[in-house]
Amino acid sequence: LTGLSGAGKSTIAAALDHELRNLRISCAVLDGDELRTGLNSDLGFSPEHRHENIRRIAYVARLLLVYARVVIVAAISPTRSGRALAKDVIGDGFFEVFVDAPISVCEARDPKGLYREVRAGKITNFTGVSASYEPPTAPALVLRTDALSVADEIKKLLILVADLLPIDSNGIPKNTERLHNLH
Ligand code: ADX
Repeated sequence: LTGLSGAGKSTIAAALDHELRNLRISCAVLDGDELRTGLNSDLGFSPEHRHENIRRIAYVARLLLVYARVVIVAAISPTRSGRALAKDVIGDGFFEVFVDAPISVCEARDPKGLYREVRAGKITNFTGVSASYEPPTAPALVLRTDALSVADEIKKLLILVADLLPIDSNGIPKNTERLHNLH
């Protein structure tokens, strides 16, 4: 999930994680914000550090894919080259999803109060304001979070990944008997 700060990436990641778990599909979430408190706490927001951030996240995602059917990554990942690297690392089954909302909407939401700090000059190199964001040119899916409900976004995501999972495009398990036996 790529997009501006405040576009809704973490919200969608958490909701999709919840939905997939309900369907008994193993999944993991890698959230840029969270990883920056630990694994990536040595990184800042220069282009080089953002690239390194995505490189590490991509390799962790690949490791997790040994144990989980789905790995959801929520990170701004502002450059096409960074996302291309992630795609190369993951290979088949990589989906680039553009979590899109106008910056005015992201700024109005301002869930972490960061845009306020940016406007006050306390944060520099902020994506979409003083650092660039390169929108995907051919994303697998675009989610306009100012126009869709989270529930509708999850439906679209399930349709996107259904072919790779034991569910149909409505999120209904293909083999209900096996799933019942798991309860
Ligand atoms: S990325 O650009 O390197 O992919 P990442 O998703 O890991 O970014 O982290 C973005 C989060 O860091 C934002 O949601 C925000 O909470 C915080 N942040 C702090 N400073 C900045 C900044 N200058 N630009 C973007 N995000 C920032």
